Amino acid sequence: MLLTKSQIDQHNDALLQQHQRGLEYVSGNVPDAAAIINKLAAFQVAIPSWALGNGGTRFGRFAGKGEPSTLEQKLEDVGLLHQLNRSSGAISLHIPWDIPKNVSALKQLATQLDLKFDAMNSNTFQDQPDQQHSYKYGSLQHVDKAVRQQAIDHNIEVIKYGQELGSQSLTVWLADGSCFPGQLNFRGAFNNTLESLGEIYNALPDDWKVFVEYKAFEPNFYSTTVGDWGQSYLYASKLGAKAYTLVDLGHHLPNANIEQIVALLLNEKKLGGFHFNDSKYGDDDLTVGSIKPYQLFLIFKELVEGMDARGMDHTKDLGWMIDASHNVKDSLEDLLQSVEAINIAYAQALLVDNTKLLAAQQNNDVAQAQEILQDAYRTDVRPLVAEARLKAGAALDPIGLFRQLKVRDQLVKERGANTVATGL
Ligand code: LRH
Ligand code: MN
Ligand code: MN
Repeated sequence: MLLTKSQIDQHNDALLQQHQRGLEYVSGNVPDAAAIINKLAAFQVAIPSWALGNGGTRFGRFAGKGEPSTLEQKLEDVGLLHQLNRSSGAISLHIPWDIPKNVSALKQLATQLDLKFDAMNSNTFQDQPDQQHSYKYGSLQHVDKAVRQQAIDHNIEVIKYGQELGSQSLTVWLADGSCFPGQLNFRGAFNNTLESLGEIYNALPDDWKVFVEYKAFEPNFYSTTVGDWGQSYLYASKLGAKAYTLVDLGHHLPNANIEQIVALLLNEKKLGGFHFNDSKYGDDDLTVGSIKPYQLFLIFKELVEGMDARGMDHTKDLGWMIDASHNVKDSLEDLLQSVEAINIAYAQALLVDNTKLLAAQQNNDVAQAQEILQDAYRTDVRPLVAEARLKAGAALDPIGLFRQLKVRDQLVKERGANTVATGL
């Protein structure tokens, strides 16, 4: 289903006065509200296809009603999100969960919904029914060249699908690693993986990027072959200029200083993209900003400062994507919350007075540096984010409108109550 312009307008009209009061207040307190609103309106975050259903844990899966069961329906869900917030204009596909059957029809649907195809994701962490070799002991790292070749071929196939769809990047996340000491020769695994990634890199079109995503643990619990940003950075720098590190917020050991990692990767021109989510214990894939919103702000502060220092375009020089999925909320409401949290952190980061901060740092004025950051973080920027939506033709209160129009009930009517989206 899609929304009509008049449904959005009516909803906005009813909230307009209250919104304008908030906007006036915050605009009076920040240096250049109009510039921030324009940046927010231009900023787009890709939605992963696998977050559109209720994800499972290894203990169970509680499917949501009206989940998309085809790739077309997944696109329609993202189209709906994009209508509600005008900030979700891209979808990220995972192969083989999302193999396109009719590429030209799919592209046409994407254009109709004003969506782009963001990074393509390969999957060598699950065995597929028709595959010859098993990934039980790894894929690109495997001791057997035949298994490595199968995983290489899969990645090259994913690039081909992406080319047909107009994507320009491949994200490689590997479950490869080991569960017990002695299981793996670390150097052997690293070198095999590097060689395999090299073959994938050679198949990459000139205008493409490959993102090497790291993860500390899970599903392997003793070692992971791309286990942290240092290892990812090693692969990315050895591969070449089209290879970058991808930071998934949930893929660190507890209390890692992610903002520092981001600052250094940007400094080395090797930061490629993000998977946003939140976590308390591990790779929890919770809603962005639901657990550690200050950390999210600090990460965006480094991103804005680092990208500006290098003259990078916030909207397209890094890949922005959500990577979250769970069992308990309506997945569309959850994604609206995640995008809102990202926009809030981005707006707060844009408020940081970097000239003043630099001066405080030069003077070792620690208290003042903290004041500057917390002043930005404690500003209620929600009216700026809402204004960006209003200007772009979206809803002032996306979740409010989603509920008011009973969108999920409509989807259940269209798709049924017994639906399972492919994914985690
Ligand atoms: C691994 C991961 C990776 C996968 C996705 C489904 O934990 O973050 O990005 O592609 O989950
Ligand atoms: Mn991820
Ligand atoms: Mn993950």
